[in-house]
Amino acid sequence: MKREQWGSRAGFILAAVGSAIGLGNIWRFPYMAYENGGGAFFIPYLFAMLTAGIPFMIMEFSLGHKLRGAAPRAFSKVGIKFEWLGWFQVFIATIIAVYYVAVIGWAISYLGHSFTQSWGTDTNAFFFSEYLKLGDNTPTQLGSLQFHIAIPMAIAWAITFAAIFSGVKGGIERASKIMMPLLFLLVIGLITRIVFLPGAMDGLNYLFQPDFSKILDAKVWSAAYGQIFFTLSVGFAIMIAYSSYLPEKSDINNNAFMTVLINCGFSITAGILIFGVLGYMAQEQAKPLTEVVSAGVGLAFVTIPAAINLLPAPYILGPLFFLALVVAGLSSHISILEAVTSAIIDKLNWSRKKAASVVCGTGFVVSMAFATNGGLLLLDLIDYFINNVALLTSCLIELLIIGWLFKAADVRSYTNKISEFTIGKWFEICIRFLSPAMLAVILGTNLVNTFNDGYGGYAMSDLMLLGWGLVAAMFVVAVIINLTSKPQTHQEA
Ligand code: MET
Repeated sequence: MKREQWGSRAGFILAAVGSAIGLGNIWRFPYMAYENGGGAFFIPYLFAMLTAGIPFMIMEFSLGHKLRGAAPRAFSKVGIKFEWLGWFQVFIATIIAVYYVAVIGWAISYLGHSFTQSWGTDTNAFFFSEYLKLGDNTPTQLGSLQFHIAIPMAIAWAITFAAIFSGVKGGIERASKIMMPLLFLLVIGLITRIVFLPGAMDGLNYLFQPDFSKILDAKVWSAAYGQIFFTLSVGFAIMIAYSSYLPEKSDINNNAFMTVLINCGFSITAGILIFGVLGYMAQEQAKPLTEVVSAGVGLAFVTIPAAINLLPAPYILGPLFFLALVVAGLSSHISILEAVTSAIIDKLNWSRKKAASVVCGTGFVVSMAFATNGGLLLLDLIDYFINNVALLTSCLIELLIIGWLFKAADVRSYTNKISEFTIGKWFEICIRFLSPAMLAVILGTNLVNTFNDGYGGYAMSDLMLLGWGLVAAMFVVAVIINLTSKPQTHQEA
């Protein structure tokens, strides 16, 4: 069976950008920037983008293009004993897929509420008590299934399933060609109104005003690197799968630069949008900006609804915002499920339709854990370990394997041969020395801190089970699959 292919270069770029731009850009990035020193965050962020993000994207596009397989097959072709890394990445993708869809589900619900602002004036109480119905739950005492959360999640699953089931060109590419232009239009529509609101500029000053006292803080660097890998969808099987569908004649360097720059440009635009609104809100309420912002998940589902209440024509700007969040989330969710589906097709030789049905069906059932009273806590805890432990470990090992064993120089000469413009020796320096060194320090610090201090005040037993235990289980299962693999499994189907 011949491997599927993208129909056009634009189709591939839109799909890759669609994967990169997601919930991570609209609610995670502004909050990360805010938490980590505002303008000072941009220095580590841009450093991570240039020295890790771009080289990583070039590396993953080259791996997928050259080795023609989803992550497990691609790594097994690098060396049979590295297949486990591909599965470890597929497991990261699987876990993100089941909680990411919960946030898309919330965004779909909020899209509905945004027409009449039925979230009321106390948006904090609405989100936590009325919508999530969070009681005294814990990540392991989840309470009961909440149908008003499960139903929008099912809608998100149905859209993702339809795209994956219909194939690379007929499903994913077609969906990206609708979703990405729509997303850009929504954001342009929003931003042209927002930046002219009174107080908006104060919000932007706040976002861009550097707090240099934070620049030497390891946590800020960890946040920047974690954000870059998450937002670019690298290190967890997605971009390898997407680039495995590139036609032979493809311009890797150009595609990689475009994907990274469009994504980061979008993040900064989203930052301007959100902080413009917050600046306006602060002015309307005559309060300092720090008092109107709530952190993390709360930024999109507590603070933004409160800000929408104060906007002129909230019934237009509110739906525009939440529709943008839904569209951005869905195109990323499609990519993450494709990373898993593609690996199953490679490994088991299943048809796309069968693999998509089994993967999405199972994913849907498991994701219901996040539609419970304690779903938010489960999400928060797992998201922390996946991003700060599993993903950074995966990225570090990938850099070491490709940089040192497979040879970064070979990747560079491969991609330079097929690309319009060539990349210099800086690529090898970043892949072999700079990025692994930065990641080793960041990951080491994260491990020690998490080990000593735990996270988020969760019980030790919860951290052991859903944090450390989960990551260890992913590793062990990946290694078992690798050990039981027969060499012929790695041949082209
Ligand atoms: N890149 C996506 C984002 O920023 C996340 C990975 S795909 C689910 O939201």
